[in-house]
Amino acid sequence: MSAPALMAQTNELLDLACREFDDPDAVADLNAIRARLDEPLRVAIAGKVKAGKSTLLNALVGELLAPTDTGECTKVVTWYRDGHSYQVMLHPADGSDPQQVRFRRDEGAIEIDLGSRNANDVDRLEVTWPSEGLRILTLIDTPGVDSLTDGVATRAFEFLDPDDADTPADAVLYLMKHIHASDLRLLEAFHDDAVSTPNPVNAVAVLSRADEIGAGSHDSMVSAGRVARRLGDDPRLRRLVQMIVPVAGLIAETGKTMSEREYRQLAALSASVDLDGVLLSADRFIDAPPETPLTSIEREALLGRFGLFGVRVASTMIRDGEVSSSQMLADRLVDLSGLTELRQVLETLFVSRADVLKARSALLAVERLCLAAPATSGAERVLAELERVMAGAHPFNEMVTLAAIRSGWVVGPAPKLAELERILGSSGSAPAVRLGLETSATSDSIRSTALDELARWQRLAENPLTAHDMATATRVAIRSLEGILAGAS
Ligand SMILES: Nc1nc2c(ncn2[C@@H]2O[C@H](COP(=O)(O)OP(=O)(O)OP(=O)(O)O)[C@@H](O)[C@H]2O)c(=O)[nH]1
Ligand SMILES: [Mg+2]
Repeated sequence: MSAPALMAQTNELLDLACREFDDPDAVADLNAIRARLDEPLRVAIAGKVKAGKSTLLNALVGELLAPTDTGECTKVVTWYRDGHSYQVMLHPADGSDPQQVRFRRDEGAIEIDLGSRNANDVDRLEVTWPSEGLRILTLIDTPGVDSLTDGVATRAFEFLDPDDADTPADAVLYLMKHIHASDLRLLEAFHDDAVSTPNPVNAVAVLSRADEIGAGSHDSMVSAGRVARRLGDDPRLRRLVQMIVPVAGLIAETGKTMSEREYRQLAALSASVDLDGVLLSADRFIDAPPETPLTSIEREALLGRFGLFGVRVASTMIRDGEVSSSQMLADRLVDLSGLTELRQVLETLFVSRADVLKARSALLAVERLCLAAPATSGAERVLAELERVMAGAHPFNEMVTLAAIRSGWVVGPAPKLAELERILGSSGSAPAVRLGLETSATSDSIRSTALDELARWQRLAENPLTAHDMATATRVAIRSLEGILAGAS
């Protein structure tokens, strides 16, 4: 079953459920589940306190929307979605009706006025903001998870917990600087559901604040790339996320929102006699000798916007004549930050399979509704049909098989497993990508390669010496190849 067929079946299942349930609340829930299928994919940004979540969100949107700070900052789960007007709705924790709340935005982030409410009384805030950057993805900023007993953290944890009545996010970006036990616990909880236990398909890890690796030296991003590759080979991480991408969110955010004035300040700084000396450390930079350009307040502000690494690379690029305008500098910073790679990853892994991820969220929500319904209702019939849809949905079988390979349940030579993963869509679901061809491959070459691959994997599946789990995984890949051939003819 292809993604469009899966969407159609999901809609039919929702029709069936609406007929079977006569409780008006359940029908309202079903309608909400259906409405969500037409919305942009929802991606949550999660991670520990100060991992750089809100900064990365701003970089992805290309605007300073979410407040960021050196102190603990995001206290309420906050949605950012595209819309026609600027509006903030507060959803109270006690389940009462959402209310519109006041907000202001001068130069920086949106400041939301919770009125007399405490952050603990708020379930979530929904910011509607007309923005190109939110057209394809709705982004959800979450409070940091550090100590799992702390009130704020518990709510973020609950938010990502699939046992929650509605699964708010279809996919997750998990920010981490290093692997910690609690990082893995959070990820495991998010993945602990029926379709996929665990599921490395709807989660991507970000090695965040990548510019700080190696104390912000010039080759920080190169070191970050190395660390990410090493983490990406760690089986504990591979079991939980599709891949890990190094990103310096601050460099990306500032690159996207840099002002002419900031460029001029950096240009002035780049002319200082002892540039490398004053940039040895953040303290030295702020308390630099009086002949250093800019006031210490201005230098501190630059540090907040660019970080030490950012100020270093930006002023050096200006000094060495590599860039000669604020636009050039902004583009170079965005390139350097890893944001472009992250966007590509989001496109191939999330956006291009948005329908499958959304259908999955919808089916899980219907399942939960059925399990909570009184046994006398038509819930049994809906559940039986739901199981049929799930079992017959090839995209789900691909997800489960990928998860099985990543968990080490399918044993075989590493290159063969890597090929299997690729055919199952681990690097993207486009036929050329699955076949390891250039994206410009002609339909003839896609067809002939798919035929060769099909023959090869069929031989493997039929070979009596092939282990059972490998043969099962191979048969799923064969279905994927047949799907490519059906699409190509
Ligand atoms: N050098 C550097 N600093 C960063 C980066 N990303 C964020 N920061 C800084 O780290 C601090 C925290 O960033 P936030 O984006 O507020 O982090 P957060 O994860 O949203 O924090 P909480 O909401 O409090 O959990 C801010 O001072 C940011 O400027 C980065 O990529 N590089
Ligand atoms: Mg935050």
